[in-house]
Amino acid sequence: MINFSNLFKLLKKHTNFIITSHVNPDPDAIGSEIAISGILTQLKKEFKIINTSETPYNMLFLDPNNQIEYFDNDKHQSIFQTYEAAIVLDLNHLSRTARMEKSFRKFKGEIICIDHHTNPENFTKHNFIDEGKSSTGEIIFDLINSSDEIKLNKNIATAIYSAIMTDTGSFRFNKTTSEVHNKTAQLIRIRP
Ligand SMILES: [Mn+2]
Repeated sequence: MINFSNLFKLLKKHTNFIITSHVNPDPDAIGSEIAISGILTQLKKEFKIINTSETPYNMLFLDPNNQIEYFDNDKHQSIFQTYEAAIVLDLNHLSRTARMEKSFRKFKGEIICIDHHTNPENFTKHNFIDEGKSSTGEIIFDLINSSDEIKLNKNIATAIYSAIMTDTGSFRFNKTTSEVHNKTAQLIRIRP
């Protein structure tokens, strides 16, 4: 079980965050980034979403405000040297950040890992991993639900819906529980 109040405390503790996910991103990776950035916006935090891969064209709709940046070592070096925290999503081995791995190994800030895969590398003490969850997006949904301060909005709902839909194989895989259907029902109500 993930301790959402501990996770929330970490989000409140820092002023700026690097957000990333894995190489060759899927909608759970991109959707989780957009959803967590929506949370940080509501908390009035600064963030940069930086990925090792470019966003595939069919996922660009998840990033309507064009917030995702493509990693460039020269351009982003100062961010890695100065930011207080990083949130890595939908991965549990830093090698999955590919071209960014070295920057994360050297990163002095706190790294927060939110994921649903098995056999974590444990590159941080801040692991928020639940292998029983359908997707990282579902975990972020639970985080939002655990707090009175954060509200679902259209961008977050679209992002989390896409994450859950893709990672459940359109609601066919084993972890498609009744709770997953309840959560996606709530998300559909928010989308226009
Ligand atoms: Mn996933």
